[in-house]
Amino acid sequence: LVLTPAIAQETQVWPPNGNDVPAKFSPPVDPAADYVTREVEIPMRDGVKLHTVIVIPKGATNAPIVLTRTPYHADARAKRADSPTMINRLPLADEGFVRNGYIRVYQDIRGKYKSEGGYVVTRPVIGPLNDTKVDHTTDAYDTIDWLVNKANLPESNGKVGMIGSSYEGFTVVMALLKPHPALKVAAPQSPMIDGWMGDDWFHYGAFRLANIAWLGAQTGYKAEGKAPPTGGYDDYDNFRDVGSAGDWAKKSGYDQLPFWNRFSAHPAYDGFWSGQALDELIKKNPSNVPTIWEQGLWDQEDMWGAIHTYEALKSVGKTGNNFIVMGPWRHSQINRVGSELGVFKWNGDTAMQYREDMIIPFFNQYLKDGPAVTPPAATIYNTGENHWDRFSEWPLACDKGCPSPLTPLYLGADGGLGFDGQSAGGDSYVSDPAKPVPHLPRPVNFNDGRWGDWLVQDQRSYDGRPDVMTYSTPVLTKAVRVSGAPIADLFAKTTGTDGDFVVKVIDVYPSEYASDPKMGGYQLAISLDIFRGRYRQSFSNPSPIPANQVQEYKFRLPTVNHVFQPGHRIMIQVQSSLFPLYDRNPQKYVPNIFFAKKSDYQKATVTIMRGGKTPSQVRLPVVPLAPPQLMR
Ligand code: PG9
Repeated sequence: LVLTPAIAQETQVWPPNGNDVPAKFSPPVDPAADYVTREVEIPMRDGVKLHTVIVIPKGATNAPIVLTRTPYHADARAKRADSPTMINRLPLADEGFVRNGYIRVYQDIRGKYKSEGGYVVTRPVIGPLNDTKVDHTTDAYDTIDWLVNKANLPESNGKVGMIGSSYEGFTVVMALLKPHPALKVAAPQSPMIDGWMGDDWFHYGAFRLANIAWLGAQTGYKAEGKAPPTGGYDDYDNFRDVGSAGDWAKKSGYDQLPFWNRFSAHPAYDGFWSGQALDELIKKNPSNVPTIWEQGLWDQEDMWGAIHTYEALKSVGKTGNNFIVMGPWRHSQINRVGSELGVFKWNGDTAMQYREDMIIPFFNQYLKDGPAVTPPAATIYNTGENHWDRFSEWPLACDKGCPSPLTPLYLGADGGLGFDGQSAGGDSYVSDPAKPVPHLPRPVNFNDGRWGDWLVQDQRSYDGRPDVMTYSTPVLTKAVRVSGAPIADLFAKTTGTDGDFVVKVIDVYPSEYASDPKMGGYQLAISLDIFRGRYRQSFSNPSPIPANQVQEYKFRLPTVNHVFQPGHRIMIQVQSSLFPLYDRNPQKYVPNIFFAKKSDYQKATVTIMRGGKTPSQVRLPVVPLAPPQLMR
């Protein structure tokens, strides 16, 4: 066949516009789909339009709305699969909402993906840190106002609940500062509340290198971003060899990123951080919206927010509408399958239990006039007995105002540990920034799949290192229950003028464990944290540590609800680095550790004091095995 121009035209050998990519391609919607979607651009009070995806059960009338506001791409968040059924289309965590006839809404926050406006990382509330007229409180308000307008969404019943984890949890909490009257219920999950004290960016002033790539990917691009290249596979080498966090940032072009420049100028807990601390803001301005706070007991990203905000609200009398759930989860596992974490297997899918047994009835009550449910004040997984515990009050032990006081557990000679006073002395080790203690066995690659469960890995990898001090009780003959937040109270001296202190509370399994032999001797950290020594007297005004003088380092550790079983031991480990998760302390006082020079990093001999007038201890929230606040 000879292709004459006429034949070529007829048989279409060339695309009519010279392009095989059409201007718009929309696969047809399956006419049998059980839902409809609407993509709308909702105007905010300053005229900026926010891209919003609304997924509505087909034929819905009088349906409640569940809203999530996200920096992580609303179109993608609202689509698990291309499916004609709403239950398959939406994420796993939405299945209960779909079964219960909810309208599901995801929105890009301002400046991200398809939303207009400027993106400011965890945009502070309007005030000294935000001189515009908009924040996430107003954006949530305006969005809800639009959604409950029958002219916009006739299928709704005018009632809205908000839910979301991490950054999305932060947006839920912001909405609570001046809630729209139609916001009837809220579930902030692992919300980012205080980025300096213990969520995401720092823990008590120690900077989390693990998040530095997020900053580049998230603020370097409006839409899908990518992390800067790191070089070799082992992030332990990558970060150690480059020097400080500032050196890494410089190498990665971060001087072009406004948030990095603002952020690295505020290494201490000054107004930049305290002015954003949502637990304090919420406490000053508590809402009446019934709220279930959630966080994982091993949440490797946002371990501070939910429990502190729950406690802050409780301290101002908010009890009847303020509840806490803490499960045996890593960060955001709540929205996935929760039957295991690392080598630990739980009693069923605990994340599904939270969604189906706690969230859905709670949301139904306020959004669908469902049967009244009154959750316990606190629902916290018992990680030693492997089941949920429900409490009429939480915490059960603390320094003041709780049913029980904290019980000191003293560091002793020869690696001993006991509830009785110990003889005076000290244990010394050399902390060398050239050989920091890794947070995971090397090689450590932040993307190697171990980030999610690193907090439950076996601490035996570090026990025995000359720069890790280990203290242990004898084998327990009786069970010990701890329900609350332990407090580390160390007395230590160092030859340096700055330094970090890491304290871990560990459950040591019996060395022989026939029901699961590989668990024999396992060292499970039930609570651990890091504290930057320069902040021992003030978080906002750091000061050099006087070399060779004993100083006190006191800090709260993450909340636990655990039973150490007979046959187990309680162990405390103390060390001065946790790398590359946290940046290295140069151990020489410099004004801003972000910009420490290579020559600033020095070895230091650290001595942990025991007994006498400087009895280093961890005060544990020890309570009776069957406390009266435990609801059966
Ligand atoms: N934990 C993440 C984050 C929140 C806010 C700031 C930086 C990181 C998150 O998972 O969203």
